[in-house]
Amino acid sequence: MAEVMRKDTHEYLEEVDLYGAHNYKPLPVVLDRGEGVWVWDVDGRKYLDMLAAYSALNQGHRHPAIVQAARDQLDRITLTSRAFHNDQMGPFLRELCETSGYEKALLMNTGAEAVETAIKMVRKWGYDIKGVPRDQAEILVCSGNFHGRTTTVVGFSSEEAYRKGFGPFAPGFRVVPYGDVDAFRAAVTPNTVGFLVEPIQGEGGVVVPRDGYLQETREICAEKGVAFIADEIQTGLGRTGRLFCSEWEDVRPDVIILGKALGGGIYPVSATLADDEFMQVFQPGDHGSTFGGNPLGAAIGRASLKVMLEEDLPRRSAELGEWFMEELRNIGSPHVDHVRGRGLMIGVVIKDSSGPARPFCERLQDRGILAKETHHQVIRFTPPLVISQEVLRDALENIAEVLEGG
Ligand code: IF1
Repeated sequence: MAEVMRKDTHEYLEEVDLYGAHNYKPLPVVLDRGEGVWVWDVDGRKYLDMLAAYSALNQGHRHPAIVQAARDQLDRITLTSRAFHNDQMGPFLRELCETSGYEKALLMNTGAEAVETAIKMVRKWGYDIKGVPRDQAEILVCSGNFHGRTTTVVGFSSEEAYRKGFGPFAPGFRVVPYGDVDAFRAAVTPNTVGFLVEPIQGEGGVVVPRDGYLQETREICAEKGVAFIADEIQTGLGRTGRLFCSEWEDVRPDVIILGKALGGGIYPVSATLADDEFMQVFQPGDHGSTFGGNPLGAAIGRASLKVMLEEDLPRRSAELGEWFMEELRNIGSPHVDHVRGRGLMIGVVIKDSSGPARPFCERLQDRGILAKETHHQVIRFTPPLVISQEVLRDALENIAEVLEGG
């Protein structure tokens, strides 16, 4: 194939428009280099990445230690399938369990696969251990949830746009209002085997439930024999200022689901964590995937965890996030209804009277800052956790001008 001539932004946009499915509407920027918190587009413009691939880049772009781990593993072995063992999966599993405090982990690739793993695990636990009649298991989920794009998962989304045209959907799920403990308690039946919840709803618009919600629903789960399943794919691994967001309410879920930053911004790595009580339901051949637990992903996952712990990214996120949210509030923008979030998982809620959040993101892009709106009215700020206060302080000047209508 002849060396592809360098193109400018417009030519790249035309190419993806012609050959790619139109399942996204990205900002019109074509990136070709990333380093830490910075990315560059094909025309040489530099941007501050304030999205971090929806929290998959907590360690920043191409963290040297993670890239080196990937390079070293590429020179050894990259894929074995689970028909055989490899020398990276065991150490990764041990480090993951020691770090999280769970007895076992099951490695997959994408977040949705780890969510499906958790669904299968708690259903089988319901039948084999809890004694729920076969195929009668029910899982409670929250309004405003986002847990991935498979047909099972979008089947219990409360967002019509994620469901439209993709039915029929799997039964066995019931939606309860996020944040409402009484509604949750009332929805639990003897056939309820699990409660799948995001400790903070990311796509739902960076929605932080009232204090006590996680603790109180966790207690109801313990009382009624329901598995409390925390989807920490976006909120986990330091994003909200704790290793896991559930820690903000001293909650230890029965099951924790991880993804995104577990792959260090290089490779899809996800994991479902639980104690033996739940994980024991899997017998050889029950579940798996071609790439799940592969040595390249395991080596990268080990380096990703190591960086997160050695650079104490949860603490950085807590300290910088608290300061940054206060600075955003102090701008006093007439367009901002309020600022919410925890750590460096921040949502700036734009007043309906000021129109949608997207134009503010487009103006931020013009000033060299890449952010993404969610749910029309919310500008999401979720930078890599390796960001410095100096860089955030510099960004605030541009953010303030855009939020003041500049
Ligand atoms: C897209 C949203 C964020 C997640 C939680 C599971 C998954 C995700 C809490 C599935 C994935 C991604 C998916 C990506 C955009 C992004 C997203 F806007 F879609 F909702 F972050 F908020 N649980 N979220 O956030 O993990 O299978 O993607 O690895 O689909 O557009 P995945």
